[in-house]
Amino acid sequence: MSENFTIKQDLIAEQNKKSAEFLAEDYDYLAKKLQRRNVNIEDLVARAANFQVAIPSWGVGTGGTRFARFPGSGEPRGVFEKLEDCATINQLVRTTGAVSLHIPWDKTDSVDELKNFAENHELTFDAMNSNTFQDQLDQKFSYKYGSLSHSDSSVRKQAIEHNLDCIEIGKQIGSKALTVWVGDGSNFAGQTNFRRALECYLESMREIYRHIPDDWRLFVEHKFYEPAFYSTVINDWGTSYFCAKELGEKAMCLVDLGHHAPNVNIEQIVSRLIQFGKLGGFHFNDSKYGDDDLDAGSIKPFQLFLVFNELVDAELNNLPNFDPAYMIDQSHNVTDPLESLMTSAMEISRAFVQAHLVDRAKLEEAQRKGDAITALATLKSAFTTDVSPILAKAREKNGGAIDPIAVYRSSGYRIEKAKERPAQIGISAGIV
Ligand SMILES: [Mn+2]
Repeated sequence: MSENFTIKQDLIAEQNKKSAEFLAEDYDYLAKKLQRRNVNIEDLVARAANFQVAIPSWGVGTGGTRFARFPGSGEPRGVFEKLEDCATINQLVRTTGAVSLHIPWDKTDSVDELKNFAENHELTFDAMNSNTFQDQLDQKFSYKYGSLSHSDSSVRKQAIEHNLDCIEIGKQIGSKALTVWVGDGSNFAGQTNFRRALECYLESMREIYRHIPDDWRLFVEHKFYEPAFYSTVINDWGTSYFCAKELGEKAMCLVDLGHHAPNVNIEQIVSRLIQFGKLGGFHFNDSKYGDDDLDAGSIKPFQLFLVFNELVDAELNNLPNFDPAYMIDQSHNVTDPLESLMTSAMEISRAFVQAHLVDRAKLEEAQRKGDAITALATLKSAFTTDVSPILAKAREKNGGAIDPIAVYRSSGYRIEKAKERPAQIGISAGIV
C-alpha cells in the first residue's frame, strides 16, 4: 500500500505558487470591500480553515441509477482504496478529514488495520451507516418487505442485530454516531398498516438505542420516497422528530437535503429542528426533481446558503443542543467522483462563509419593521459576495491547494489509480 501513488506536497506548492499573485490581488480587494462592512477577512479565513464536512466512503465510487451504472477507471475496490481517495480529497481541500463508513460495504476482517490505515492517512471516522435496504448473500431473512418495521419479528431482530454490529465496529474505530436510514415502506395502497409499521420501527429503534454509548448519537434519517414509491415509514421531518423525541436525548434528526418533495422549504425545517433541539446532522447534496443525486450547490446554491443562514444564526446565538454533524451524501454518475466531492466540499464551505457575512443586526431591524425588501437585500448582499479568495486562503493556510481541481488533474492521480486498480467485475457503489 505504501508504494501506491500519492499527490506530492511539492506539486501542490508549485501549483500554488502559480496562482499566488492573482489570489493576493483578489484577497486584498475583498479585504477592503469587507472592511467597509466592518468585517475582518482574517476572521472569516480562520472560520473557513476550521470548517469540516465528512466524506461518505460510498461517494468515491461512481454511482448509478436503477437503469445503469457507467463506471470510471481506477475506481476503489475496497475500503482501503476508498480511504486513499478520501485522503487525497482532504489533502487538496483540507476540510474533509473524516469519513463516514457504510456497513457491510466497508466491512473488513481487520478493524485494527483499518484504524491504523486511516490514522496514517490523517483521517478519522464520522457516523457509521447501517444497511437494511438490501439483502446480503449470507443473511437468513429478506428485507424485501421491510427491515426494522417488518411485521415479522425475526426479520426485525436480524435488522437490529446488524445495527448493533455497526455500533461495535464504530466503537473500535472511534466513531461517535450511528445513522439509520431504512428503505421500509410500501408500493400499494393498503399494502402496509401505516401505524403498525411505525410502531414496529420504534420498537426496533428502542432496542438499538439501548446499545448506543453515552457519548454517541443516533441519527434518524427521513426520506419521502424510494425505494418504496407509495409510502415510506420515516417519510418526513415530523415523523423523524417524533421518533427522535420518543427514543431519548441521544437520538437526533438527520436532514438529507435531497429527501424532500420539490419546493419544500428545507431551511424552515432546519430552523424548526434547531428550535426543538433535535437537529443532529446533514447529508449535503442537491436535487432538482427528487432524491439526492446532484452535487451540493450545483442547482440551488441559494437554498444551500439559506440553510447555512439558519445554521450560522444558531451557532452565533449559542443555541442549546446545537452541534450538527456535516456530511456529504450524493451519487456521482457522470463525473470523476473525487472532482465532484472536492467541488461540493468547497461549495458547502462557501455557503458557510457567506452565511457569516449576513449583517444580522440589519436583518433583525428589517424584520421588526416589516421591511421585506431590506431583509432580502441583506441576505442577497451576503450571498452575492464572492468569497472564493477566503476559501482559497484557508486551504493554502492548511497546506491544501489554491485550485484543488487543477492540481488533481495535473497530478495524473486518476491515470495512476487506473493502473493500480484494474477493474473488477461486480463492484457497485450505492447511494442512500
Ligand atoms: Mn442520506
